[in-house]
Amino acid sequence: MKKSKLQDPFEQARINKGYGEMNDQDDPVVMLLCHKDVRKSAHNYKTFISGATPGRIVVPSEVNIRDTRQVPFELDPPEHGKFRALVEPWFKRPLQSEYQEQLKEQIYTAINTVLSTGTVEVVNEFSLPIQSHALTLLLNIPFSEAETWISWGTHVFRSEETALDGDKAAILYDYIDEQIEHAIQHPGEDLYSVLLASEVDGRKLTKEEVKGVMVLTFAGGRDTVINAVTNSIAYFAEHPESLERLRNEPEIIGNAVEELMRYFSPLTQMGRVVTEDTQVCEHAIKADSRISLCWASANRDASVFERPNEIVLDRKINPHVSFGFSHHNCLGATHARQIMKTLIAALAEKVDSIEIVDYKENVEDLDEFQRKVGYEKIHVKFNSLTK
Ligand code: HEM
Ligand code: EMZ
Repeated sequence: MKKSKLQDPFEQARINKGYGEMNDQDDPVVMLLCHKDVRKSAHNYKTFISGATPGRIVVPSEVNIRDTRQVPFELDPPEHGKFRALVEPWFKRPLQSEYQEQLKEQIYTAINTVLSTGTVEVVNEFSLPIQSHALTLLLNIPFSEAETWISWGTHVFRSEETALDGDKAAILYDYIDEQIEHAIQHPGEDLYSVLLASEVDGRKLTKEEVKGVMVLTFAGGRDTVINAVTNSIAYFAEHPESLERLRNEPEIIGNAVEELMRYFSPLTQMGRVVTEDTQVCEHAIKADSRISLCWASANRDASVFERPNEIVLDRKINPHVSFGFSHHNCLGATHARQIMKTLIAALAEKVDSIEIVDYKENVEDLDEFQRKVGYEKIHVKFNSLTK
């Protein structure tokens, strides 16, 4: 099987002009490609806002399929900080030993199942279940609920037929509305109930705000985790020596997770709406137009990363922006990192080698750029270490 790499499609544009342009549903985006500009603009919430029309900062824009503002993602300081402070302790749950033990059990079970069944289609039969099962731990919801989430497929807003599927999105919105009503009637210890009991500015959160947090949790933490897990499996299939190294040097697993996140950059970019006429990379940008912070390009910037197109498992200095930068940095990062660490440790312990049988890449069409972000399908076979 030929090598399947995550190439950097942004290199020339980044070096030559520092930005790219794409037309997304007649609402064009100027994509910032350099690490320095991405970080600077992520920090500048006065000129580049997140609190625009709900859905507009996402590329492709979700304004046609979403009215609910995702919280705290589509808010700006100081509002953003109030909601962020409210949910932040909850998103640290992955540091608890009970969560970690259960996650380990889930991931070992997933690997043992593949070892006993022969070939597996990784995206739908391995990564999606791992993502959904792990989410029950993060949200403190019974394990059995994951079956429903798995039935939605890899993305809650995209289907095989269309990139932005309103009918599919409605399934998620209705589900969350129902769960909120259920938590009002029967408060428990899950995230819905905790949010419903929380206060901001001396008042309870509205149902719409609770829904905003939950939609973000289901949508934002889904295909990102699935791509990270699937790309890791493909990488280890192509680099058995890396799995061998991690088996012998478990102390570098933390570095390896950061490096895989840098290299894969599961979330390619995130937009901002411009509040005043300004300039980026000597390019004029009009008020009320969109820019994007292209994390995937920034992560290959050769002025920051030596050998940017190689996976250096024990890379020491790694200021990647895969989880964003500044006040909006990813709240799910502790959870995502825990999944990746547990997965790598389990693979190193149980799996000798992985063979790719066949695959279909998932390539994002960004006009000027075509970026492979993961796989639509990839069949593999795991070979056990202990025969
Ligand atoms: C924000 C990436 C997993 C929840 C972000 C941002 C990025 C990102 C780049 C910054 C967005 C911006 O600046 O506008 C990723 C990647 C993930 C991942 C690469 C997996 C590998 C998750 C998971 C969850 C989650 C599992 C929750 C279940 C959030 C939330 C925010 C966020 C709530 C908004 C934080 C804020 O606005 O203050 N994520 N994410 N993410 N992510 Fe993630
Ligand atoms: C939004 C986004 C969050 C968006 C931090 O990123 O992730 C995307 O996958 C979703 O489509 O709605 O949640």
